[in-house]
Amino acid sequence: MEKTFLMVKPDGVQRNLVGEMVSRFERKGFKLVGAKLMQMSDDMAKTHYDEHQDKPFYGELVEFITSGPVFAMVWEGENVIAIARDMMGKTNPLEAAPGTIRGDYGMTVGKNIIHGSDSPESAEKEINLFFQDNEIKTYSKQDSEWIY
Ligand code: DAT
Ligand code: MG
Repeated sequence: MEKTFLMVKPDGVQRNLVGEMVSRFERKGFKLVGAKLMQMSDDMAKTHYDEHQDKPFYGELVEFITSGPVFAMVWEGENVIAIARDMMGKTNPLEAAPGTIRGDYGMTVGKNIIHGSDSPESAEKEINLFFQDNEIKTYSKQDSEWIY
């Protein structure tokens, strides 16, 4: 089973959307295997967003993601990386389809509520950046036979 890293950004935490975000992925049928509320350090934010270091918005991005607590999660399921990205919607909430998270809750690209890994490589990098091995739980759930 594939794993992905998802994170409710500071705007989502402030806007009381943590429960809604967890609920959407739970109801889809994904399994929550790790979660914590945390404050990202400047170093961690720079590492997390290193692919954007040459972009004009990099400074703002690091400042925003460290501006308050984030809710970091690891979710497991078949094709969870791509499906979670679809559920999030396009990066710019103004272009994100209704029914997606950013389409339903966002208004600007800088405050787009949620982060999600975009490939198996970024999922592995991001899970390892945010979570220790013993914070990722392996367990069976009684609903799996009704989902798969
Ligand atoms: P995504 O979060 O959909 O993976 P990304 O990796 O291209 O998008 O960019 C990371 C974050 O950077 C994004 O969620 C919001 C911010 N961002 C992206 N493009 C931006 C832009 N043109 N202006 C300001 N912020 C931007
Ligand atoms: Mg990205």
